[in-house]
Amino acid sequence: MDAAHDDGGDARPVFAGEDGDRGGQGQIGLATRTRARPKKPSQFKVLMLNDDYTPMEFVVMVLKRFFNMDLEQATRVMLHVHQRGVGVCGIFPYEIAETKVNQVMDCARQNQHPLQCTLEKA
Ligand code: TYC
Repeated sequence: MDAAHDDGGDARPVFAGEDGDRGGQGQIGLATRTRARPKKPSQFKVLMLNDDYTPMEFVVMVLKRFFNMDLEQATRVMLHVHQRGVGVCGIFPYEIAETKVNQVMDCARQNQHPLQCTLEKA
């Protein structure tokens, strides 16, 4: 199962005919059991990858715009990625992490830079 969408395993659909037979006419439906203790959603790292062509200033601008970093933080993360090859921009629930990756990739593409950004389970 996709970890991002794992409900914890004990939510089980109840199928028509399995509902105690409430009359048996037109009672087709789907019910779910919910966890007594809901799990907190799993977290995902958004990673920025180094390349030889994207200008440093562009990476700093991206980190400020999409990850709300100030100039000093953004410069530190950009230099880390430049020197080490990969760095963490932030850790978020799956849908937010996915949105950030898409925003970065769209912005890089629009500006014709090969900058790459990806997700990894935290
Ligand atoms: N290595 C790039 C350069 O020398 C700068 C860079 C930093 C590119 C971080 C991508 O994620 C990156 N212009």
